[in-house]
Amino acid sequence: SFDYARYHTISEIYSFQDMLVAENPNLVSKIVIGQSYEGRPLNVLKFSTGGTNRPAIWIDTGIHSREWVTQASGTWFAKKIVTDYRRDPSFTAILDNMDIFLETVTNPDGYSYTHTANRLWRKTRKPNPRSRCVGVDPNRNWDAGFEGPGASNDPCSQAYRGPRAESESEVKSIVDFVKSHGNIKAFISIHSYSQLLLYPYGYTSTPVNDRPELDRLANKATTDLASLYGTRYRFGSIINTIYQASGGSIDWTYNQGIKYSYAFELRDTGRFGFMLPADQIIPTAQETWLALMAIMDHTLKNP
Ligand code: 0X9
Ligand code: ZN
Repeated sequence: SFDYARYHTISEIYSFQDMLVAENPNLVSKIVIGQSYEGRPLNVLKFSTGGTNRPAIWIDTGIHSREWVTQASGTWFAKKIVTDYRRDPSFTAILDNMDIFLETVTNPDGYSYTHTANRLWRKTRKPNPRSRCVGVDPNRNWDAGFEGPGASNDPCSQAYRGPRAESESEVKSIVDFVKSHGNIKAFISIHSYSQLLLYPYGYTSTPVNDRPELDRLANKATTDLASLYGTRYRFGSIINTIYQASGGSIDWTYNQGIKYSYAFELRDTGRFGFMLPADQIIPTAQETWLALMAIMDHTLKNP
């Protein structure tokens, strides 16, 4: 059976997804929202107990391919959802009223490349015309402050924004999905590392209107996270907490009206960084789940 305490290839993760659907056909389905530049399917797991177009939670992991603990945690979340439904009363209330969409390998070409060529690859794998450098930063490619400060116009930069907003199919596919769904209430994008819980904005220092509520909820979520193993998180807006970043996903989703838009930076704070030892996957996923529960529970109770 699947070993959650190890890092896995994309084909192992995709097989896991198909297995989870096969074993839980009344709860889990797989939606292919598009394909990557190199033609890989962009798989999203849908967890639903019925209804039509219920309010929904979106969670993505692995938009930056080298952040391996995120894809691994996303896989653990998928299993946690099917395990806890009808067992954990507060999670059951969430899934009885809302759907969850989970994209675990959000940048599949990059993830494949981290296994075959360069463990520290971050960007997409689309070639850039007139440049020897490959790829766009998929977290600078969204239509929120695009072309402003906090991203690069240099194709060789790790923060290259791309030729235009939504130039990357990995981004455009999520944009189309979010717009066509129309009822997403929380959008949570999971990165590593630094142990942070972030809310908009990254592209401007103008505070969001919902700042007090988002800040209080971040406080609660990080307190819950720390209750398990004592892992300390800082929280705040992106621009105040890390750096100015334009074209980021949660700024775009917030501007689309998705109030509960958050980005996580999981373990650690730099000792191992992106190369987090595999024995930290399960504890990282477990503690993160407590923060996700806080956000999902608040989303349910504040329609
Ligand atoms: O710079 C980034 O994209 C993120 N940090 S990372 O080291 N994982 O690359 C910060 C993400 C802030 N979140 C959004 N703007 N969505
Ligand atoms: Zn990242």
